Amino acid sequence: MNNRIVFLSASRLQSVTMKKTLLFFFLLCSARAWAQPEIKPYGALPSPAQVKWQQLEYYMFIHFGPNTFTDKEWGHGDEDPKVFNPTELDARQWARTAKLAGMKAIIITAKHHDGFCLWPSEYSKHTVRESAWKNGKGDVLAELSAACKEYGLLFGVYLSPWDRNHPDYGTPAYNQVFANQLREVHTKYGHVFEQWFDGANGEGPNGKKQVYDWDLFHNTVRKYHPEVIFFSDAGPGCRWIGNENGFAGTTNWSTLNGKQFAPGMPGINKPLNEGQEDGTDWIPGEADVSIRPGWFYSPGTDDKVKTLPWLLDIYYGSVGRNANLLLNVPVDRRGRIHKNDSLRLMELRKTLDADFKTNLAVRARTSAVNTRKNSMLTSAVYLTDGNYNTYWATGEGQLTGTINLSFEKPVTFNRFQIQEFIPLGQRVKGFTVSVLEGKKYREIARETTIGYKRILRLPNTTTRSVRIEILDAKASPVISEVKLFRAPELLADPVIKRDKQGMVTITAASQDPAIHYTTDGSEPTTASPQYKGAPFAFAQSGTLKARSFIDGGKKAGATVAVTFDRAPATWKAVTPDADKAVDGDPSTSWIGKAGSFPQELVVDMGASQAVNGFTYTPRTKGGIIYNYAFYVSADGQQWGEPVAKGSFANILNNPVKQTIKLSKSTQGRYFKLVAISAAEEKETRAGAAEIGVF
Ligand code: FUL
Ligand code: CA
Repeated sequence: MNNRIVFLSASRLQSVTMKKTLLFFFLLCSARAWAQPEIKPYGALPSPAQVKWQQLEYYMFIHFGPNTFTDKEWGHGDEDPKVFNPTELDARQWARTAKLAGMKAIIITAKHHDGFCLWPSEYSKHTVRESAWKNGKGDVLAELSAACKEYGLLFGVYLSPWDRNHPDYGTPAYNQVFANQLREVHTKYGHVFEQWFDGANGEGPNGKKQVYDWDLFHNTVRKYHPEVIFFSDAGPGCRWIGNENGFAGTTNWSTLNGKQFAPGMPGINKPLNEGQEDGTDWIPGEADVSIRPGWFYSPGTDDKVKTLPWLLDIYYGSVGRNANLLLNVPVDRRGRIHKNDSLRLMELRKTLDADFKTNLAVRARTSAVNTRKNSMLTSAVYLTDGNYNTYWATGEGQLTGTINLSFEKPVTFNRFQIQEFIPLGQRVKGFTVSVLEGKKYREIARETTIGYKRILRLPNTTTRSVRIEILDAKASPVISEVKLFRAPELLADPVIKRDKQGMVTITAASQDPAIHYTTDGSEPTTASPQYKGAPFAFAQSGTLKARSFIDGGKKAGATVAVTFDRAPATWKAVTPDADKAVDGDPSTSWIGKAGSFPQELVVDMGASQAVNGFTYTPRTKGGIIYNYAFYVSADGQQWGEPVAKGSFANILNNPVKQTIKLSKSTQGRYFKLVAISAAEEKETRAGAAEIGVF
């Protein structure tokens, strides 16, 4: 209790200071106050380590390994370890970048599905020791853990249980191998704050089956790092958010019935995305997403780094929805973070700092309805004292309440932030925000959960009074902080669209920007052609780039790049009802009839042409193809051997456009995509949002 008194002295406004002085006085004098029972914790509760973890909010993921050099998302484990050979690896540059980006930690893929270990593990023959890098004397984990220490960042490790290289995988012996590897990683590199267990397994029905000994894995790690946060689909430290695009549900409980879930279980995306209101365990969400389309570096995605508005959407969709954000920044073939990624991270930092620069709520007089009586520990003044550990609460059992912020002069805000005091549990089920306009309050937001932190982006609103109503809660609400900010306006991204005929339109939501574009892959400047609203023709394959400029070219937004296949102007699907897979519009799709695999899609391109490769854009849900074969034919009758065959790695969790280059250019008028298997276990259909060739 004593530590709470300390915070009463600092304040900004006289009325608040007076109130606090009074409280301070009461607290010292009133025996009743000391006798007042503490607020009873409710439901599943976080451990102290989980509370600390939640306050990290934002940290870096690094995918790095043989895939970086072979341009793969899922290596097969049969790659020559010599391919791993970064030319100028600099882990301090990674740590410096993370630090400057305002991140609090780095988690690295110590071992991905290919089994390759970024440290010289004694329990594998597929490691940095067998690589060409530093003549086999290097150790990425040693360099990164030292760099994290130097820059004051926490260090975390990702180890994939699924191992496509280890000869023991699929036998009981493997469990001990994996435990030994965990022991190495947790004893040789100092403190580890988070242990990331990937649930993915792409072995398929006829693949190797490994029954994991989770107790063994957990106990091995806990022996050395008892406070470690275990990430997996099911926790127990924190949980996957159910997608790889960085968004938590607008409703997001940190509670979950942990026992109902296991890593890699199908069909659990929704409960993981939203948590479970009455969950018996505290397993908060962590949103993982890559700054590029794939998790590993590829030179092909240097111009596909997510734009600033996109990353802001992700930030507000994760940290702003009671989840931590684990943003992947893949290290490149030199062993450095590419400048396109680091520049974007700095833009994001700058924008977030500007968004949250001045908390306008500290200027308000705060009052509340249903405040807990006779309690010196809870008061409306604690809502704006900048201290998470002090709070306002309603009376025991009182599940609604109202907070009022009133201002002497009107304020304009567009960000609303509210936090629950989670050491006592997550309680709030619904709340609204209203503003006084004239004599009436107008509701501007109606939402469900709060949790550790909820941030709402709102239109600019000017008012002298903000009212927050807690509509319902599982136990009396305990609110730590309420904040208001006015974020500067942002230049929106141009949106590039092309129709089936190859006509391009570019739109932007910002006010009157001048949009300039290029069609040859170069960076748009004010000297590039300006888009004036009339569609233009671009039917060939290639990359279009567009950028918004304002203030006569002085201020510019981010460059948006879209790589198009050949426009399908003359194409017709031979497969019945499949035209939506070749209409040039990824928002429409084809889904085949239920049946058994293989299934196929045949397309007539209208005339013979050279095919150098194809792209497959999956539907976001249903019919996602995993193993495929691709054929080209002159007459649509004779198909011969497939010109490409393989699998779309990680497509289920990260359903982005797949680009497959053929080993040699092939001439033909027809092509055929054969779906050999589906990405989802019980799927009986094949589908596509779009298929293209280039
Ligand atoms: C997934 C993996 O299959 C991806 O390759 C990536 O590592 C992502 C973070 O997790 O399950
Ligand atoms: Ca507070």
